[in-house]
Amino acid sequence: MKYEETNKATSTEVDAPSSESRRGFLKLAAISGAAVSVTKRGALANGEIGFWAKDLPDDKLIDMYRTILKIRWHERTQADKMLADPSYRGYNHFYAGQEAVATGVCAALRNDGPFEQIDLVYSSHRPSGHAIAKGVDIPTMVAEMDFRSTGMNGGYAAEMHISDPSVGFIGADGMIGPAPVIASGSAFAFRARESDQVAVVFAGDGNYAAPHFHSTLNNAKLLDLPLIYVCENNLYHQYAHYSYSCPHKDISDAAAAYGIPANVVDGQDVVQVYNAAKTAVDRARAGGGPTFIEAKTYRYYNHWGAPGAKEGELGAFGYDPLAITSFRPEREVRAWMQRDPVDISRKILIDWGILDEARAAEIETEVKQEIASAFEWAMQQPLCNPEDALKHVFAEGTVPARQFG
Ligand SMILES: Cc1ncc(C[n+]2csc(CCOP(=O)(O)OP(=O)(O)O)c2C)c(N)n1
Ligand SMILES: [Mg+2]
Repeated sequence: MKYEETNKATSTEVDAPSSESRRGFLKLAAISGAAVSVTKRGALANGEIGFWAKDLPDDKLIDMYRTILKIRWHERTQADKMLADPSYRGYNHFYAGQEAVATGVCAALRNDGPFEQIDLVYSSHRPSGHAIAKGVDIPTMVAEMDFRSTGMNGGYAAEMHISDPSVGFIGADGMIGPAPVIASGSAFAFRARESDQVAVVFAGDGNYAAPHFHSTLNNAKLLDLPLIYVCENNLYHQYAHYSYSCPHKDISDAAAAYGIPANVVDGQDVVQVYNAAKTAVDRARAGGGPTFIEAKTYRYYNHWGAPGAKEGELGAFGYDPLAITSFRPEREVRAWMQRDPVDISRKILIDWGILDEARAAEIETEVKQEIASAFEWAMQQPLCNPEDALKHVFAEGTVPARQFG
């Protein structure tokens, strides 16, 4: 019912809500006022997005806050390790700043159950946030990223290829381009066997310029696939602003050209992301085909690793020797940090009367402890042996045909 109501609005101005949701609507609009100004087609302004988050149980909302914190403290702890511990071999493309995107999307998915029933997530070279939000085991992921043999993938994958199908996290992908095509293959499999599962791909603004972006959207629409394309527009690919490779201000305009419903959301606000994702998931499960969500967001660290960052400090403002073409202005980084996903999610829970400051702080302390223990455990795990490198690479005998999804 709510879905139908919210989808009646066709203009860019939303009709005033006339139902019991009005009060909640106004409250959310006030909370995320800055978010609305991200774009004229912002989440609350185009009538496309059901106001779902207000109906979630408190536990679920608190879980989302906790997930954002887990991602944040995983990133910070690993960045510190890279900066300060010469024996640490792991690395990451850090996701700090973007936590609300993965969290809001994965909160709308089916993450528990048999593989043939859960929703699948495809990630990229910046995978740790997506993995944690989908529910991977954090200690084994931490061990994996430091090439430990008891890691999630036996120490063979490290950051760029982590994967845990048991929770529907199909995995990271080091190549810019292919993940959306592969995700649409899973979505095709779901359709073929009449499952109501949904495939989600997270891809950056840099993906726009790859041919895979366009063929994926074209096929997803032609075949009405249950695919959700989440474009995390963090403004840069490596060191180039996305305007270097994309003629659209909103990349979602490209999806509209393929006839796919598209939303622009404030990626710093988990509630907005969740609302858009839930609408998209409902549409996909009901056979309504693909949705494109563009989340405007920002990463606090440089493209890769922690150059320019200082131990114990969030974000990187200093010199990055890898930035050969251009640098992000420090004031831009600081401006985005004013709209921090952790702060925004905490404020929403406090404003909605779900938590008070003290409980919110307690949860953060619990999460920090959980992440510290994960690193402590992982650093005691055995390293993998170079002589095992070719294990699991070649199969012997006949190999049964297999497909994901
Ligand atoms: C086909 C290919 N070309 C180039 C690269 C090198 N590369 C790694 S990440 C990246 C930028 C990706 O930018 P974006 O998609 O915006 O994601 P973000 O890093 O901002 O999360 C590039 C060019 C690659 N991995 N694959
Ligand atoms: Mg980018």
